[in-house]
Amino acid sequence: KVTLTIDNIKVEVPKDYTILEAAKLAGIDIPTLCFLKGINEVGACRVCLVEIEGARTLQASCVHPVSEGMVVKTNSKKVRDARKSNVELILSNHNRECLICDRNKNCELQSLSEELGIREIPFEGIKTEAIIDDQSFSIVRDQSKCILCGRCVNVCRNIQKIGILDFVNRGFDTQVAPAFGKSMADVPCIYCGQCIVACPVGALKEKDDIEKVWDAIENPDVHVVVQTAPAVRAGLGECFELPIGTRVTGKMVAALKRMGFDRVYDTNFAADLTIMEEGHELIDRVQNGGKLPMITSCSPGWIRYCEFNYPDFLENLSTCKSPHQMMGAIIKSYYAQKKGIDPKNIFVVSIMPCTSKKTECQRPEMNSTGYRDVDAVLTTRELGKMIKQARIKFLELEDEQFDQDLLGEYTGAGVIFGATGGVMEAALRTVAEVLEGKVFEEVEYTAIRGVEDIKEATLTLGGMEVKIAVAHGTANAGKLLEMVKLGEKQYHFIEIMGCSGGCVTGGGQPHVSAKTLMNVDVRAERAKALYEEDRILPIRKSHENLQIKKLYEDFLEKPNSHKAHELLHTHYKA
Ligand code: HC0
Ligand code: SF4
Repeated sequence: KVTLTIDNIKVEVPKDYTILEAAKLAGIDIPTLCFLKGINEVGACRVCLVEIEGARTLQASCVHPVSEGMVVKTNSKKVRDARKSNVELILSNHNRECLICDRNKNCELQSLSEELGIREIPFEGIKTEAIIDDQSFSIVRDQSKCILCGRCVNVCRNIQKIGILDFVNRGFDTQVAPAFGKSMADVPCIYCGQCIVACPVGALKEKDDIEKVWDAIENPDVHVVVQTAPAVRAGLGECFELPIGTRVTGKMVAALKRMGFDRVYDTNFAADLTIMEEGHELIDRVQNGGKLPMITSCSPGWIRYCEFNYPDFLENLSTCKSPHQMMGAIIKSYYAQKKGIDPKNIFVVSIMPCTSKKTECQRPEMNSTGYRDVDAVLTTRELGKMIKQARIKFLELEDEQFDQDLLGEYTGAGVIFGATGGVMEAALRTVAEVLEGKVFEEVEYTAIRGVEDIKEATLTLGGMEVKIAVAHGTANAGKLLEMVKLGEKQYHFIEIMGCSGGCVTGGGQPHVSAKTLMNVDVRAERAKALYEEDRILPIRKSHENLQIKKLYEDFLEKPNSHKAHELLHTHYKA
């Protein structure tokens, strides 16, 4: 431990702390911009400057280590002036069209300028050209808003271990972009959107599909069915200033009904369906010498990562489509038949915490009925914007329920899909009972919960040892697959999600400021909301979902039947 003085306050901290961390512990707030805890700690923007007694120059507190007896001033005139000119410099080459920016009122640069009282830019720099790359289905990049903080670069390189975005050129021409001036559509980007979440400004955002959805709602000839992913309920409240991890299932449903959707369903129904298909696929592979380990296939970011980087493992992937795609296929077949609606007049919207699903729904094979399974994917953030556009007073809404008939029932197993380990846990709840032929009272598999990088367990099921593993974030996925490849580890079943934390921290979830991220593990807070919903639901195992049973009786026959394969399964490309 060392003791130092910050703004006349004595504080004792571990000796590996930075000044920024020490200040935080002392309750002193130093502004930051490029800093992102654990991801980008480079001291590049020089907004977190502080004055250290005896030092000749001001120092970036996010990287400067503490030392015994150090005396620090975080708010002297010298510090404030330097901070201000550094931000002015950034603003001099920034596209300042805040009013029409996606991040208006939710931008870290904007709040910082306001805080520092910047009212004019004393020197006008040469502006970077507004090169807008909107060629992919998922991600839009606007060069003129980029402040070169490097947060996206480091999240992509270190957390995802992908490295699509990097600094290119030198000096004044420095830019952050994919190599060789390529579009995001032409590189092995997995569209996880973690770069968007990391971006403090509006340089990266999702492809906006809001108008497409309003148009469908407005069209009287179109029957619009919306489904919401499990993780959306754990994030949407943040768009309306609710604390992180507030579960807003009922208000979300109420808002969707007011917006004019004809049907409001929960993707959880299809998550239960996925468990039926994937669980039986696993049992079949284990019993009949199929390819093992079987790996989950519901995260489209992970699927792209596997296709680009681990083609040897494509046969290990479950052939199951992701739940929302299954839901789309069932809506355009079973639901259409039961309701007597021509599937060509049905428009399926998925509200997802994910940007990769915007690309997934466009994959050519995702049209089992002859129509797109899913017509549009909106992120949680886009839903938040639509609710505001509709002038709905979200916080005042009374809770409402999803539509109940045909595809309306869901279990706790479906809900927990949105957190890392959840798909595995949901599968085990079903597989254990099928293999053992008995009912288990205990349904919580806590060994695979939580945010540890890679989680493992060995279970005895049906007299057999079953080895399982869970990885989240593609860096961890890569680490796990390398061990499997080298024969260091053997498993029967692996769950992989493309984003760290699983869907709750997907690339389509509301932005959380770097300041908040210093104190909170958003992954755990949002996951809590899902585990809470699981606990209060009367049915917590997918195979006990009565409407799923009915769907098999009336339509699909049995898990992995010919019809199920046609509608609910897919293939991958190297
Ligand atoms: Fe997920 Fe899903 S759990 S991927 O994270 O499997 O996006 O929330 O909707 O489809 O159900 C995302 C979340 C889903 C799907 C489900 C799965
Ligand atoms: Fe990297 Fe994911 Fe962003 Fe693509 S979407 S650039 S893979 S962080």
